[in-house]
Amino acid sequence: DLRPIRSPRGIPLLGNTPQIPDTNPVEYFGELSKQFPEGIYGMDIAGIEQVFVYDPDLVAEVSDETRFFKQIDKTPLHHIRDFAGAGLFTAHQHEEEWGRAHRILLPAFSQRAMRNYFGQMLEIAQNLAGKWERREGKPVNITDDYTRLTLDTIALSGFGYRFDSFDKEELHPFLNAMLGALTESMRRSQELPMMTKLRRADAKKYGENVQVMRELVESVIKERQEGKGSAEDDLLGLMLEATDPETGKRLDVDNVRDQVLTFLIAGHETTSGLLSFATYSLMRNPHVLAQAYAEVDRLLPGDTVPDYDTIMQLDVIPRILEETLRLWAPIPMIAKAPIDDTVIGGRYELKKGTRVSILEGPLHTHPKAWERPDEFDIDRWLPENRAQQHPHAYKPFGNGVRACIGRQFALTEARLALTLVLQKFKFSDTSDYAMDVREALTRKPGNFELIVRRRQEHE
Ligand code: MNH
Repeated sequence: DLRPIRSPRGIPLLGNTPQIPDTNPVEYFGELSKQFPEGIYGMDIAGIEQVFVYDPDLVAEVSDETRFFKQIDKTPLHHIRDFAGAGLFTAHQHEEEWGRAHRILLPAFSQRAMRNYFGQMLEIAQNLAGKWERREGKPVNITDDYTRLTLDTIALSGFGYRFDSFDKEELHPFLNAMLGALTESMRRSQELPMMTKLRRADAKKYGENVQVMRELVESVIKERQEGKGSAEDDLLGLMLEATDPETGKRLDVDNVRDQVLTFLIAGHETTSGLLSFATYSLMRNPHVLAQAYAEVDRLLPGDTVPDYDTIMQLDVIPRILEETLRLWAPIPMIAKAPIDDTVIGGRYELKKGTRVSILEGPLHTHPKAWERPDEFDIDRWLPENRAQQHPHAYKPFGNGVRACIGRQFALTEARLALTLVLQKFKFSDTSDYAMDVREALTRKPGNFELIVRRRQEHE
């Protein structure tokens, strides 16, 4: 008994395109979901039929890799290939480059491998703390500083490259170029190609932004070839030297560039969002903040320097991060498509190749799976409660073979950073920050400033 997938009303020829806002489109898709409690709706955007799903049982079906694959065409990822090529994030499943790089790099992202990056993660986290000590009592832009942290961390531990972002007032030009390019890709995926062609000046700017990012990648690789930078067994070392255990082949030079750029972007943008949203959530939930301080003070009294084993013993901090990823998933939407014509939920027909987007926000707050869905409650993540959870209602790191390869890296880095920051600082939100989400493929709080003070001197 098939049923049509309902849609918001569109207009002839243009469908729903004119109603999609230029800024924060995914937030808008989330708003629309409230009109469709069945957990699925469709829209015609730029001549492409798109389906949005967020009912956990429908998402369970879309997560079945025998029926659905990661969609690149018809999504912003198609445009991101302009600069990230066949890097892991934007490669088609059938492209040889994906499997080769995945097999070569997977061991470098195991939990066990995290121990190797810890020293570098700590060094950069201490740079952040140093900056905030010098800013005592003044407002700091939290999101920008976490961006400095995560960019410097992936570049140093992955490629032995130093951005030294904390020495500079301005954010690195790479970041501006990246933001511009990501925003443009997003926009292109939501308009007819004809409209893109008309935006000549934007196309020029896009080209320039891509160039800025490419040049940085060139200098990262050049430094390594000149023998500067760190260990040969970091990500760059593996990309340049290692052979695929299955085919015996190495990565092509062009693909190494695409991967370096991919990791520079994917390896920092989301983790800085996570840390920013986590800090915001702590400011809004003082009882959780108190628990976090208690844990940090118990495991790392005074100025004890965190080590890897201590970070792995944390309990409250990881639950804060998980709950933050539930309410504020930095990647708010992921795209899948059916391998063949299929039916989901026993009633909704999907043609082969249809873009099916999982909306993380509505999924992560779906009443079928979550009690008091809007409440920031870290006890959901206690082992006994976790066991009760719907298996497909939480996908902050995506799904299946195309799930995030950097998950352990991100969580280790974020645990350490949040721990160090809480060990040393307290925050006050004198301007009473109201959440202002900014989407550029990933989402982050915009203009999020807090006043930071050292803890010891005030307690
Ligand atoms: Mn990450 C894929 C979320 C941190 C590198 N990442 C994904 C996907 C999600 C995701 C969701 C799947 C996207 C899709 O289906 O289209 N990633 C995150 C989040 C964080 C994160 C929420 C931090 C928090 N990611 C990181 C870090 C790195 C990284 C850190 C690198 C060090 N992520 C990747 C790569 C992929 C990916 C590479 C693509 C993997 C693949 O398709 O093979």
